[in-house]
Amino acid sequence: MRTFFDPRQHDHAPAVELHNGAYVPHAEHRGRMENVLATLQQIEAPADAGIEPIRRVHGDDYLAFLQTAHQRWVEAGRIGDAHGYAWPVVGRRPLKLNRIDADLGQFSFDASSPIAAGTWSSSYWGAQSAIAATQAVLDGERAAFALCRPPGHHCGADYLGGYCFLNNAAIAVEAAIAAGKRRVAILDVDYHHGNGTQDIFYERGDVLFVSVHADPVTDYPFFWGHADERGEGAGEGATLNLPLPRGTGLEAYRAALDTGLQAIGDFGADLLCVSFGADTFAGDPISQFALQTADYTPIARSIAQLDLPTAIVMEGGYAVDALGANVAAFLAGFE
Ligand code: Q9C
Ligand code: ZN
Repeated sequence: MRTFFDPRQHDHAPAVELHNGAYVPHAEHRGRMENVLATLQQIEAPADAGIEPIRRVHGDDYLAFLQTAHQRWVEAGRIGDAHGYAWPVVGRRPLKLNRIDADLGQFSFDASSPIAAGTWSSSYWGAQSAIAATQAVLDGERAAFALCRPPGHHCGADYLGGYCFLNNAAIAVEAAIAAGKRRVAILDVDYHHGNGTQDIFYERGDVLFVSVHADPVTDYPFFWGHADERGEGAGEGATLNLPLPRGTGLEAYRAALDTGLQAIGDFGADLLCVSFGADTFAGDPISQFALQTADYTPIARSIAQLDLPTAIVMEGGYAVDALGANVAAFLAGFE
């Protein structure tokens, strides 16, 4: 399968993240990509499609913030990587503030996604990988893979979080729509709910968002991903959340997946974007499902049976030594 990755995606290198009250080594690190790259063959660097495809998803204020936040942090005399500590409660009016700490609160929803010197470069090139994989599918590939890092599905049009800065799946979907696709489905199979992707398309009737994930009653991101979130306005019914309990293994996973695949089939999409996280793996250090490496092939085969042109973007997966094998097992289901 054609696979896209740019070496500048390694530039994002935060030292630590706030995890359960302590600063621990940043789980979303370049070693993840190095393990996958060592497993897959024939990686292609993406073309540079520029900023316009990114602006179809993200606001200009947010993009300006992302590009300058780390520099502003340094200029404020801070050491280490930038992250917020104060947030506007939902419903507070948007304000144009100057202090870096205020903007970090304005444009993020958690304290676990530090911005480092290379964050913009990596995010930009990760998004270009997603655009390139989408273009490959538009050009006739049955499926293509964007090895995105950083991941994307937790960030919204104007906020970062969950190690995510640019929403690669949403950028891919908007690129497909700009190229003439009319109805696009997103299937999010990361362990965590893809809250950013859901928010971006929540009121859209032409983009179906289906997510199979850990129940947000027990798991991050807590405030999204509950089964009664079904879209609004023109998007009413075009969001489908399928939360599952901790400990879920292949059998229960496939039952939920089949429900999601049925909805995608009924929707009549002309392109599919898969947000693939391998943090559903039994050995994942921050997640609690029980899938095995061999399980990813039949899961992907079921998705491939939709028979839709499919752009696959990488999301999470933190069992680094097994990540390449898990990705390869998933991609094999499309061959
Ligand atoms: N225990 C993705 O898989 N962890 N993001 C919060 C507190 C955030 C995971 C830390 C996990 C985000 C793309
Ligand atoms: Zn995840």
